[in-house]
Amino acid sequence: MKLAQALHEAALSRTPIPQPVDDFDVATAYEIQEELLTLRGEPLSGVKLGFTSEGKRRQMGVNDLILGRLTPSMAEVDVAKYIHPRVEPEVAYLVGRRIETVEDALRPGAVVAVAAGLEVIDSRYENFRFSLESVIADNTSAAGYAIGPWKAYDPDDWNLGVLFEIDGRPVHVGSTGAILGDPRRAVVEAARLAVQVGLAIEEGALLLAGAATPAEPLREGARVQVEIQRLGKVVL
Ligand code: OOG
Ligand code: MG
Repeated sequence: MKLAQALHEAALSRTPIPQPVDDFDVATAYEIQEELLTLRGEPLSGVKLGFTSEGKRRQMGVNDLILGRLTPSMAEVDVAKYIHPRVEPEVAYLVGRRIETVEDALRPGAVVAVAAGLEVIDSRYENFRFSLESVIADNTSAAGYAIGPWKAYDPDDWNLGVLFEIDGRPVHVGSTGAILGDPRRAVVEAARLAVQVGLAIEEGALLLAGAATPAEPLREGARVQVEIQRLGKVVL
């Protein structure tokens, strides 16, 4: 489809494109996302959820959960690669067994480890503005990520304080409980969306549960840190 190609080229040339003029539905949007990932030519390193917190939904004016795909090159965060990058705090899960149904997400061992994470988002659309369908097509603005040290998963660790700092100054404080009311739900919601789009979440995959606070612009040379109570820190 033309939109997948245009989004791919926008990322490569660091030149944002206008919003698509033609309407398309959510199912078509996920097909375009899949096509975009085929153009990238990389395997998947994981999946991400978007708009799981009220803070993000309000910031972007979008009201439904979305699923995006992560690739290994996104772990190499380099501000020079992006168009208008933003950064946000995430809870990261390590998937311990293949998830291809919602029931799989509920089985023991579905998640084996958890860590503080950072996500870099970079809309390929002008002015970082989009509809629900157009941001799904753009792989949910996925562009980069960093993960702190993994810690054994404890299901009781869920309502944890989040401190998001840039250049040593707190920019947002929040709680992982802001993610779907409980970030443990993220695994089930990711499975539900993955089943809907015909994707399996593989053993060893990374799952980003969605930002607990609004995102902030990522500037060249900025020192960004996310600290989550009991989980530790990740620094960019
Ligand atoms: C879409 C991605 C949203 C999150 O954590 O809510 C997201 C965007 O805001 O550009 O990653
Ligand atoms: Mg995110």
